[in-house]
Amino acid sequence: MTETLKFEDIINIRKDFPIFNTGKKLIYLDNAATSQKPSIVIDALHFFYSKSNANVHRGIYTLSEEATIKYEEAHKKVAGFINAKSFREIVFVRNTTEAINLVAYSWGRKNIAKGDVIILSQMEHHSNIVPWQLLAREKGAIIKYAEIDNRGKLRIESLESLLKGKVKLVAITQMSNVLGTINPVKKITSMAHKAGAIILIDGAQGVPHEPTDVQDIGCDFYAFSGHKMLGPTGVGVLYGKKEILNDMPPFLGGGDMIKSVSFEEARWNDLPWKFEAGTPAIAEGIALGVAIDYLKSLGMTKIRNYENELALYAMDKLKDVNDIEIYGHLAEERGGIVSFNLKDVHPHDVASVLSSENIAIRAGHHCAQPLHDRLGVSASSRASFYIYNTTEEIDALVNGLKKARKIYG
Ligand code: C6P
Repeated sequence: MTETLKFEDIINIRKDFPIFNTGKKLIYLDNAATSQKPSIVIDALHFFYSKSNANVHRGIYTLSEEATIKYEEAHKKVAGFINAKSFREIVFVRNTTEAINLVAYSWGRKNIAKGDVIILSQMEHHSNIVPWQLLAREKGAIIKYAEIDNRGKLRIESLESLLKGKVKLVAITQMSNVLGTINPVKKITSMAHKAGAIILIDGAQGVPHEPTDVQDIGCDFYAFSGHKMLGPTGVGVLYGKKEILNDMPPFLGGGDMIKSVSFEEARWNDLPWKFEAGTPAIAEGIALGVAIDYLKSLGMTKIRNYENELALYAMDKLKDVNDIEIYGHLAEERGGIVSFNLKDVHPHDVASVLSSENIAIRAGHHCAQPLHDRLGVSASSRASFYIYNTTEEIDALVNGLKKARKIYG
């Protein structure tokens, strides 16, 4: 029997989220943008600021020492959650975007030279395109894109054909934020390594939604955001293999990332602090650890299966809406994201009609303009699910779309 979240689980989960218990109707289907937060995460922030606020790694007094212990413990929880070898491989940053930029600036500027090749895919988010474009422009490197097929699946043969010559880096998403496609990142990692390249996985839509084991994948870097996995905004994670992080120059200079500084020079701190310059998002980092406890208590395999059920249910029901085009038709290899267009209705109009029914979806290019070019549209509507969504909410979405169809003809 498939391990999944049951109806009773969802009822209980919803009780944990204050935003669903205000007495106002809210059907929140924009989880790929950011997730809602359970009380324990909100309470952790409140507790830190009201009872244990102090800076970390600086004070020789109890409050600061306690804050330091909790902040370091959060790194250990993240390491355990994605099965990193050590917390030293876990750098807290602001979000996925910053994590990828860190690698592009630090690793990229040291290791990428004129004529080198960086491989991305056609389904990448701007955060996993623009930092590489900046690097490529500066260094004279070349970016190539592995293609997707019409079902929204990565064409492995296309990737394979690009993995030759001076390929130095592959940077690819674990799950597309538009198509919901889940890429075979372990296989891609082994292909990249065989070609002598380093690989970065954009896990923004990965780790919140499925069990993730960086050692099993074998990737060199893995980037994700806390706010998409029940945690607060302002904290994200860069995982990097210790030997690679050790070999990289710092990204930002300042307090905490040094061992010593003289008027002439500085010596870098141990990992991960070498990459955490300045006062970090302490409360947020600690609260991310609490979000991880919550996700673990539900079970990531159950979450993955439940979201897949919701996506398949949605794809089936959406077919009842006249003149709808749904993007990406994979079944098992997709997560809880479904993007679509109502023929001749702008996605912003679709979102406005749904908003009048208190249904929140995202409309636009979802920071994936090149992917929309590939799909031949300028924008789409997107419903993205998480642990608290139900099939009844999907039914309400479908009814809302039928209403939009009626209004716009
Ligand atoms: N996608 C969405 O609505 P940040 O903003 O740094 O936390 O995450 C960036 C990012 C990187 N990669 C992928 C695959 C993503 O989906 C995102 C964020 C949101 O789809 C906001 S644009």
